[in-house]
Amino acid sequence: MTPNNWTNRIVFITGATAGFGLAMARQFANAGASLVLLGRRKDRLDELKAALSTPVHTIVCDVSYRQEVSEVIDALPPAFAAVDVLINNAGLALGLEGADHASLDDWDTMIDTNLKGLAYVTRAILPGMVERNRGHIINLGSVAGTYPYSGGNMYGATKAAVAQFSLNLLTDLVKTKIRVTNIEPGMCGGSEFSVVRFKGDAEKAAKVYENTEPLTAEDVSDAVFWAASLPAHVNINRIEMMPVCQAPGGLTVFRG
Ligand code: NDP
Ligand code: 8X3
Repeated sequence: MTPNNWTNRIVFITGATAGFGLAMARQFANAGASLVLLGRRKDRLDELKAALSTPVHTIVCDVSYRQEVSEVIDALPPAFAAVDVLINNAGLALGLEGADHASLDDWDTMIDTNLKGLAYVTRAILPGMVERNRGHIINLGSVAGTYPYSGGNMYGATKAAVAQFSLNLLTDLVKTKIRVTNIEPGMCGGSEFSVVRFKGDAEKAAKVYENTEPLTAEDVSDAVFWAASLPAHVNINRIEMMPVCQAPGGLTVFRG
């Protein structure tokens, strides 16, 4: 890929209706890229398409529906089919309960979306990239995939799996020119992440960011855009990023 020349390049973003995906759609469109934008909320996708100045193809789809994912990707219009960059961003955390009483339905949804959905989209797009011997897969992991925190149980586990899947993809693809990057942000405000986690409880969600200066969706988008804009022989394996007010560490000890 010619660095910083995005005209005629196709960027496929899952979860483009809010947060990081929305910021990335705007940033790549401003750079001139053609976009495939996927999410479940059609009204948001329509609004976004109308607001962006580059060619956009929208897909209303739940990434956890395996058959549907394969069908919508097979049905990409020719002008959008040769995907240069796939950004597997769709994902969510649900709940913050301890593992002994967390909802199994929530665990299923996180596994189905963050891990299986990401795998379905990747598996559908990868053969074309291999055929063209060109492409970049950028996955949205999380610091929660590396560092445990109370109540992060299954969310962190799905993101740890995404990190390992990213590395294993790189290994499978070592004989190709395809790049794979895992982006691992810490606390980020300004997206719907915590409202989704707390099932619409906006007050509880706002408390997560109280008296902090979290990352923004634009900060994460900048990291993605940077990794994607580097010369074609450079692969950024992973980017771990946090706001300055956050730090890893703090092993838990219970003194009973
Ligand atoms: P948002 O909740 O703001 O956005 C999530 C996006 O994913 C939405 O566009 C949503 O669209 C889409 N989505 C969710 N489930 C599905 C599904 N089943 N099928 C298709 N699309 C889906 O969250 P963020 O922007 O904050 O998060 C984006 C990614 O970054 C996630 O993978 C998250 O885990 C990760 N992350 C977030 C951090 C944070 O602190 N915010 C930090 C580290 C990582 P729709 O509802 O229209 O389908
Ligand atoms: C989101 C980061 O720490 O809120 O992936 O779980 S965290």
